[in-house]
Amino acid sequence: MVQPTREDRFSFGLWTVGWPARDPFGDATRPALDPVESVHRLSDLGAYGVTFHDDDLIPFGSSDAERDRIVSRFRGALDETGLVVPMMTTNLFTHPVFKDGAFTSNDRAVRRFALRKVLRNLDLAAELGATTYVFWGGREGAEVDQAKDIRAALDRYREGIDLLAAYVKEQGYGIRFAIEPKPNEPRGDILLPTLGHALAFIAELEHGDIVGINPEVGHEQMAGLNYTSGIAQALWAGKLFHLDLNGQRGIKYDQDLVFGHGDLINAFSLVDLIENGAPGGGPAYDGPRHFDYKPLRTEDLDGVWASAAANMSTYLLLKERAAAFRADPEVAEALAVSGVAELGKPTLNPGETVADLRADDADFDADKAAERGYGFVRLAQLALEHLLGAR
Ligand code: 3MF
Ligand code: MG
Ligand code: MG
Ligand code: MG
Repeated sequence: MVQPTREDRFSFGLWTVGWPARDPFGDATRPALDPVESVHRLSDLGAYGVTFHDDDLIPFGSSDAERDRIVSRFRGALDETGLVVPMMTTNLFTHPVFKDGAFTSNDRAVRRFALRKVLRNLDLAAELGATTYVFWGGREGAEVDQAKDIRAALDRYREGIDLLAAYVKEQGYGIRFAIEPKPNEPRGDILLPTLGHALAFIAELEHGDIVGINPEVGHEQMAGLNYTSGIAQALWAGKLFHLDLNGQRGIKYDQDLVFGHGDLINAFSLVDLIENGAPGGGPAYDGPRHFDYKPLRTEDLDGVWASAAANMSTYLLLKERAAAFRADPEVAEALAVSGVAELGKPTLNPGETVADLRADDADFDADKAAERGYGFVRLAQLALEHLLGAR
């Protein structure tokens, strides 16, 4: 176990450690946790932040007086521990009213209710100093193609996000939005199923300047996609506003395993990318290292806290291994052989014309160029040996 510090900026959703482990086939196996206790325990373990949905803290339907009491007690725990709230979000999926979605429900009155629910929680987010607000549209979708007009649903999604973004700007809250894609579960098909869909959606927004994405490891992997390469594209687009770290083993239900307990090789390249940047330089992620996982249903409360610690420990171990990988002269040599830095060079020279490019054809021998070996397997093995601590 490696001991995390506040400087590592690890954060956890209240709904992660607080999950009582009710699943579609079985009852809860653990008692509900008091959010105040979670704040203290996470702080003791070395986390720096907690995140939550409105209903994780304030049960749906609470009276104003109850709400004030809960919030001030929670604030007390934050003050005592020094934990911060870097991100907040809305539960637009648990209550049966959201069974056909929130911003994209076919029922207009439900859409209006959903917007009011977010507006209210945005005010709390600003009060608590959150700078990121996540939108995971778990119920925004359908099982029946004929039941949802996707064009209209995207219009309504855009209307909702733009309205809320305009509100945040008017209020001067300094909050940015992060859309969290997911392909399916709980809906058969969810709108904005991958980070690529989300980026394309953001490009159509009026207030897209304050809207980015919050990709989750497991969600992209449920779609069979490479998380590290998606994160690289999000960084390239300047849209990686937040992330959800966890583990997933292949294309199946959303497992929410501990970070690294799924595709470990991809977790290694991810930590290397966000800690050290692209091989040829380029922006690395500087936001919270946020865990959105579920302690296995088999675990008791001791197991819950052990699993929280495991997320952070795994991250820090991978960070150490990635630093060793970057510092290894043999890796530098292998990267050069593979031409990794060569890709950073623009394909045309400054001022070169299409005619100049065409003229080059005379000197190019395709068969000769095809003889080159790229040495990628050697690179993969070097990465694996560093990951295993064998170097
Ligand atoms: C579901 C999720 C969500 C989101 C959360 C926003 C309940 O698969 O990942 O967790 O992360 O709603 O942060
Ligand atoms: Mg998940
Ligand atoms: Mg998830
Ligand atoms: Mg998530």
